[in-house]
Amino acid sequence: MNSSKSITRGRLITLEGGEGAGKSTLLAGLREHLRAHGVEPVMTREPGGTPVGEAIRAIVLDAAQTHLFAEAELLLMFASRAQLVREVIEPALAAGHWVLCDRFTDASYAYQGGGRGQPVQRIADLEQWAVAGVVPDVTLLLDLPVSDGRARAAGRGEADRIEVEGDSFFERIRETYRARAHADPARFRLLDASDTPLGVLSQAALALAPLFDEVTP
Ligand code: Z5A
Repeated sequence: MNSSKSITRGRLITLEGGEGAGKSTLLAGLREHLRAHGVEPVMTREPGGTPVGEAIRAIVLDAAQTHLFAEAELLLMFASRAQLVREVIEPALAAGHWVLCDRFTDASYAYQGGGRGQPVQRIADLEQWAVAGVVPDVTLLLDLPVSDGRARAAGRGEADRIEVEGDSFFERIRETYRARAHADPARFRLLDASDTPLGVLSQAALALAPLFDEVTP
């Protein structure tokens, strides 16, 4: 008789959006929401989430790195992601944990693709190689006019290397995110991030409700 219980694979939920959209705020609320449903999520972020990834994050956000080429930036994002998937995300999902990740591959399409103009096919090739088939179960896209997000983020002190970019850069990012959400409605949930923090949390909770139905016998 086989006494080993099969483990149900966990769920990967990613949060995306422009600067100041409210991802960090929502993540804190979502953690409590999942806990209330008996799920203790693994919290992580991109770039970062591992010692190697956090070292990469320090480089890509360092405003003193004024000569980082777009190609190098793209590869650094995927280097961090390749490490995070293997060190944290895939083992957690295989062990049945739910993972809440602050940004994932969609951010590379939006920032390095839409923002920096890197070819979509190049990003797709990197994704296939580096991410090893890990696709979020749900991606919550916090959508907000660029000026509103920038106004929210303005009070935080010095801008990092990416935040110093102009409005048109962030408009392209927003459009790329929205286009990706439109093209993949099965995975994306578009949230109105101009709502109150509680309102955004309610929208997210509604969007995630089907995931609980899937795991409840
Ligand atoms: N990046 C990339 O280029 N390519 C990639 O592949 C990846 C990332 C993965 C780091 O991301 C940078 O890396 C990011 C993209 C790039 N660069 N930029 N710009 P990050 O996620 O760590 O940093 P961020 O995008 O700059 O996030 P953020 O600015 O910290 O925003 P947030 O987490 O979405 O917002 P928040 O901290 O929750 O809220 C901001 C303020 O608004 C704060 O004062 C809140 O109290 C307030 N807030 C939040 N929600 C609300 C609502 N609903 N109403 C009113 N006020 C609110």
